[in-house]
Amino acid sequence: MGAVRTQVGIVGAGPAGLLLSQLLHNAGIDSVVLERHSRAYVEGRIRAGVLEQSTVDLLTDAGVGERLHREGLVHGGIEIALDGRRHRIDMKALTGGSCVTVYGQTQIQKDLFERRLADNAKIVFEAAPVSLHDVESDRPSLRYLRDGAEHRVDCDFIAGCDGFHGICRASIPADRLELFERVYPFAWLGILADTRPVSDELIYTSSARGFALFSMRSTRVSRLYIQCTPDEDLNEWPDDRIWTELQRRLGAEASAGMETGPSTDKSITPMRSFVAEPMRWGNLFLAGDAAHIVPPTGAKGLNLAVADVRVLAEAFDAFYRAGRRDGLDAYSATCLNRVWKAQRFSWWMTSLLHRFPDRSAFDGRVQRAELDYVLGSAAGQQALAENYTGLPFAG
Ligand code: FAS
Ligand code: PHB
Repeated sequence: MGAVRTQVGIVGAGPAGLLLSQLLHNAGIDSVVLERHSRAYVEGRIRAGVLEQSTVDLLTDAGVGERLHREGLVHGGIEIALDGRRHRIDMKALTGGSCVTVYGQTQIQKDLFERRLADNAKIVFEAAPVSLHDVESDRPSLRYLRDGAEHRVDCDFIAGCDGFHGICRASIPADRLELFERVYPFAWLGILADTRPVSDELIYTSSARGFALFSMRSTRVSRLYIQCTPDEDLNEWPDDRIWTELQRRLGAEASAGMETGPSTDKSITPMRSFVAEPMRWGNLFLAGDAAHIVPPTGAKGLNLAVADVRVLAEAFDAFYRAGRRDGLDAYSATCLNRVWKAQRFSWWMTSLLHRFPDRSAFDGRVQRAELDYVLGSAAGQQALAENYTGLPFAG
């Protein structure tokens, strides 16, 4: 069996694993990244699109922000459409200057891979299956198969950045792991299209037919979602039907002049809220979707993964630089404080804007009253704005 020695063994080359590897490299800390898929597969996944300012700042400080600043679209507001009318929420004014940047997760993956490989990072693609060993000892290790040969990575720490369907979470004893979950009775059908976005900023749409989101990846590429049933059959949704439904949910006047065209990607994203506590077990540290999932309505998933990695990289740096363990010992509580605030906001945005199939008449009136309150209240909009653009980091 081939064996290598490193300081931090990272499982998963998504945004969490790759950014952690980059931050550690910049701090002079060695890591090895094990990824089950190919680079092309990882780069090809269409996922998040909205970055908090703190995410932009961290990517910039990490040395992977050059194209992000050149191509990212900075937005000072979002719109909420209701009954065919569009209401702009001026987040920049309401938060004293905070904005978000629209830049696809696909591009972040490409920027991170390019930088990591330019720095001769040790990333093993198509490493499967990966297994974790002795995570409670001070000599944990990872094992994996590649080209029929077994390999071992001896390390000080393991970072579980392998997403919701990964294996790392299962290394925490089931009787010590507390899971919190809410599965929503709907999903999002999402398309990409090479069409001019209907608006300069995102439009979150609440309608009697269900939720719709008008987002983008550039001034020439639209990213669009409609609420659908969790078991929706994509074959029953040709492009024309999707475009018609988008226009019906936004309303004729608000969608006037909407450019339509063939989709270049079509997928269904299930909707759940999920948290696993604790995020640390011995020398295993979970980060990103491996530890938590939010419904994408609040655009928090990717931003939470980056926030976890920021805390973890600082903790590893303090350990290797000064022998301090306080950051490592506080890691789970520090991350969960932010995770639960993002969970609350994502649940609130989802509850505010989606049509729940089992809702009572009372539920419907309360949901409408909540929407009318937010759209008519500076305080209500300020609360939305400060959560959407990203809460400040404690300390
Ligand atoms: P990721 O899942 O991105 O990465 C985990 C990596 O680990 C993957 O590359 C995987 O191949 C690898 N891996 C898994 N198991 C492994 C194993 N056993 N061994 C080795 N490697 C393994 N967020 C938003 O904010 N807005 C959105 O619109 C949005 N849309 C989404 C759509 C979909 C379909 C999904 C699944 C998620 C979406 N998200 C969205 C959330 C998403 O952006 C995540 O928050 C983000 O990818 C989290 O990054 P990671 O934690 O790195 O996990
Ligand atoms: C996206 O552009 O993919 C996107 C934007 C905002 C969200 C969810 C997804 O809340």
